[in-house]
Amino acid sequence: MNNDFTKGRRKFVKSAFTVASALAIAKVAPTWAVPQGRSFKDQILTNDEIDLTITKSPLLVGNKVGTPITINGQMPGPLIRLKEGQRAKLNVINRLLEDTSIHWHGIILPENMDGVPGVSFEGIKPGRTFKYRYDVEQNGTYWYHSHSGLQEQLGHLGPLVIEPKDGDIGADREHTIILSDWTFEDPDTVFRNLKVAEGYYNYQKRTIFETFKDVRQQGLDKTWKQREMWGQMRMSPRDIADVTGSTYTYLMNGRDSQMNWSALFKPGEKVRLRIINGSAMSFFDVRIPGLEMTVVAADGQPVKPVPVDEFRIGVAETYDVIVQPKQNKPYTIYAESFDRSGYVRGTLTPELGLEAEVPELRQAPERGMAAMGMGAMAMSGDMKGNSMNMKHMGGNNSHMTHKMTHKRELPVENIKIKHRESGHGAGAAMIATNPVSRLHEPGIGLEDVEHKVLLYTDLIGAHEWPDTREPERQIELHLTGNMERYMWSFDGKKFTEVDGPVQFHHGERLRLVMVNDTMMDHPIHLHGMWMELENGQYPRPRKHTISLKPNEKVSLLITADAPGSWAFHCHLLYHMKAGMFRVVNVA
Ligand SMILES: [Cu+2]
Repeated sequence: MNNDFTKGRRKFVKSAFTVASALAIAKVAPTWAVPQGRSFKDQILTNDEIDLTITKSPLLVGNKVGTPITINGQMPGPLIRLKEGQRAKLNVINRLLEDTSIHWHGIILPENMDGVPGVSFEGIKPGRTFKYRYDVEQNGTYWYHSHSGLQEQLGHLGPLVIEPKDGDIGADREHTIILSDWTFEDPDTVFRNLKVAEGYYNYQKRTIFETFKDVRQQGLDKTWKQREMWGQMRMSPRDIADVTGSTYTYLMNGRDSQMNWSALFKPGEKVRLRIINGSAMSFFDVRIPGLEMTVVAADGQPVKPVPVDEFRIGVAETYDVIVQPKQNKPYTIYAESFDRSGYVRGTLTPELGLEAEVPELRQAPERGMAAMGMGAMAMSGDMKGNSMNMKHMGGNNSHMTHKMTHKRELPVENIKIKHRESGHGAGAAMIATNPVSRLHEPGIGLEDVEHKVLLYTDLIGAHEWPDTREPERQIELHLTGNMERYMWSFDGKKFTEVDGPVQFHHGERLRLVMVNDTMMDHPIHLHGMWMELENGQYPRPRKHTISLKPNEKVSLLITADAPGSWAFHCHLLYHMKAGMFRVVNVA
């Protein structure tokens, strides 16, 4: 490998940092989020060492000063641009009063460089520097974030872009967009609030007036039954997200909607947007009214182009889209939280200072039976006394079937799902007795939109991956939870309750079957290895994070080629903290 890249990069990084520190308490303005973007020809190649200093600094977030964790004075941290084939040299300097870490999300690297305290290394003590060193053997859009405590919620995150070897980004210009969710509350307080009352941040509960309306429309009997059912599950039909816009300010490259992050284009140019969901708890629905987006990469990996009008991005996922605005006018980049409790917008514009119309927030969706995949879910564990099979209540949702797009048979549909006799214990308030494949569904709140929404079944790998073997072995894991107690787990066991790691045999080809026994969406992330999603397409799309809808089962193929211990967890920060976390050991 050639270690001698240009020296220009260092200069660039240095001057960028000087600007950043000059901004200090000024506006949150990551210097990489320049509105001009970067044209293809200007790219700076580098393998220089990059220093990342982690501290806490007062910064203006929206219209109020907060104290985020900053990286080189910025929140989010600087855009790190590496080049495929180089050796990454990243020095992380901890100026916090507590341990910290950086995990390079989606990067294939040696176990001890993965940055998960207690799994891959000890963590970085206050005042210490950790030197990350690894060979970069992939390209695409990724990100990095703390894997220590709840630091990610404080803004300890940033974008990571790896240029392809040949430098061709397939566009005239590119912009990187990292979405995040900021709260002025202490993240430990947020977690405590969730523990005390799961619906704490859910102010969209149904009112008594809506109940009367329901009675009028559906009759008393059905209304009562629905209320009783939701009541027994201790859940509001509107609990889509458990932390919402009631505390969050949604940010695009560190700016709220008012600050309006803007990116330039020239009419007719092909613009690549690298979109990263770096939020702690928020799924976003992204669209640019008036512009078609062509999805060309998912989780950093190339896919066959899919033209869409909107896509849902789960926490920790990334999508690259190409847009080609032809008109000389601004366009709104609109990212709406999937529970419709808030949004953030930015602007794609031919000249600075312009803005386009901002869409209204759409109506909050409800978790009806249909939204849960029409399958039967039964309660178990400590709620068994009230056991109730929702199948009885699903009768009038059959109209949903008509809306389903054509779907082909997936391997997972022929896999019999096993539940332990006992369900999954107290950690699982319910089990999906008849989980279904939902990869062809756009997701809650997007079922009835008139335009084209990206589906997981639309994703086709741009080329074949090296390992084409059939799986030799199958592992089944259940996503489980108890909403009332805010317990989140795999197979009913919190991380602190399991005896040992999930064992992968080094070199084997595995099929991982996951079943979502809960009523929430969970973005599940495997470190160190790719997961090929069995979505009926070939080549299969490769993912580092896969979102499961309620009552859904999915299957993924994994080549266990990375020896060592790796984190495997739900990427909703408070779910991970609550115990939805495992260690995978490859040996
Ligand atoms: Cu989760």
